[in-house]
Amino acid sequence: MTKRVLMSVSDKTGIAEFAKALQNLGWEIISTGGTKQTLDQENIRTIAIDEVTGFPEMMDGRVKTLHPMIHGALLGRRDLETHMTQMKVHGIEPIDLVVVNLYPFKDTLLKGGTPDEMIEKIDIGGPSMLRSAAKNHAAVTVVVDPDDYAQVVTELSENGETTLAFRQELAAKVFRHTASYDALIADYLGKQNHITDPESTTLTYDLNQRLRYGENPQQAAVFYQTALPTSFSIAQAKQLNGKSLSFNNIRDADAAIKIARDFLDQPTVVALKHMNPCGIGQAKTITRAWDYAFEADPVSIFGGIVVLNREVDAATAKKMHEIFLEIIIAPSYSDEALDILTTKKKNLRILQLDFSQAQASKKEMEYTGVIGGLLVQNQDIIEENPMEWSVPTKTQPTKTQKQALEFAWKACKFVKSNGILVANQNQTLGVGPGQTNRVGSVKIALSEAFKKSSVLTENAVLASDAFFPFADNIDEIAKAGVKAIIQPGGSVRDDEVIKACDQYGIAMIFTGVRHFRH
Ligand code: 93A
Repeated sequence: MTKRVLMSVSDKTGIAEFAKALQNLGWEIISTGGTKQTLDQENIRTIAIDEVTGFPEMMDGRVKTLHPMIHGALLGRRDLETHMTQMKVHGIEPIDLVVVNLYPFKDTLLKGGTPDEMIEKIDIGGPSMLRSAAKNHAAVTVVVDPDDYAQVVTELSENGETTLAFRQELAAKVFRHTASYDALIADYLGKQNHITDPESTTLTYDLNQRLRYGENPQQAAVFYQTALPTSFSIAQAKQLNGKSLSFNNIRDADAAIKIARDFLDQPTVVALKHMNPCGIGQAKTITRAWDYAFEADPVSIFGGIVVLNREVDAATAKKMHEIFLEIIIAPSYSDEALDILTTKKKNLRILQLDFSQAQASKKEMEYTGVIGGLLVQNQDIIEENPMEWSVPTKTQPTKTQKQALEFAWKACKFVKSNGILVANQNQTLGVGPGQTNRVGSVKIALSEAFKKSSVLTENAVLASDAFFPFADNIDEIAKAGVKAIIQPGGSVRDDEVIKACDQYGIAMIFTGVRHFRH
């Protein structure tokens, strides 16, 4: 019996060549409207879909292939008498090969499709045919990806049929494809409805790139990006210079841009190492902000990731060029700055990132992997109002201290817990990240801070990402000479902590909000 192929494709790439090859092998070609037109132009003989179904394509194409003449032809088991008899009774002729690719939902969305247009791009008939054929891959070959046309032709030319193994592989590809196609639609519709519940997010990812290796060379790794891209994301940054990003680069860069995102009201420079900020500086100009960030920790910034939230000018570029940096990220670079930065530094990764969507990106979910699972949560983006903070101590913070406390509090949120951060009103001075007891982090942050000149530490204040469980922390802080603290409060021993502050004449703010970061 003559073999039959059904072709119904939105992406017409390579379809004519494929059809010609099949025709030469003696296949009969059935096709839907647009596909038929393309093939007609190439003088390829085709049978219109309505000749097979006995029904016209209708409802603007919403119903063209949804018919038992098609689905019976795809799903009928060739190895079952009953199925074959039923096909004969109803005049259903088997279809052996299905070539379908779907309405371009994603492309239309990226081009700014209106809600009505998006609904029309939800393909129903296409996935149905793909799924029917993939289910019956024991007998039917199904091709969703134009890249697979060649191999089908090769196998058919050589053996007259495809191998079961290949058909199975193609079927798996179909289900992967329809699954991610549907997930994207679900994601889109959920977003239309402003759903911000982690349980309502649909996980749909596209491969961004295969990475050279993971956290260490003995680990293989890839980078997936959300199928609906967020423009403020490391996945969207444009690389202007340097080696490609590594696994650790991507994580660090992500952590650093998240910090920069919270300091947009003033020119700010964020320097980061191993997922922790090592210097954050803010000032009236980006050059001065760089000075502050550099001065915050001139040792740790070596080999660090630097994010600037304003255009990089020549003066700033000159300063940055003097030290070894791993990555620089900024919204833009003057031509002169770019020349300076790239001189003799072909490996330096320089990235351009559009900050206009920074605020919008806060709505995205945040994912963390565990063995056998994935944790999904909203980002820690709570808006805090300093007017609502309380001061439980006898001493009130001065105006300058208050400025420094607000800055320290914003920055401390990005330090790994237990996280302690010492700062003045312009810059971080000491970061104490990730110790298993809080007093350990306090000691590190203080010793880093008070290595610096007394000019910088004069107005030093201290922030803690969660409450102090014991007053021993306050003893350390007082010893160093810090006069103002900011922390969430909420410990059962808050009274002891407040009493210790009062003894030392320290002012303390309770924010009521905790910022663990693991
Ligand atoms: O609107 S549909 O969901 N209804 C259908 O019955 C149907 N059958 C195939 N869309 C349908 N298709 C899709 O049409 C295919 O998945 C393919 O993307 C497209 C090809 O249409 P044409 O050949 O007219 O360009």
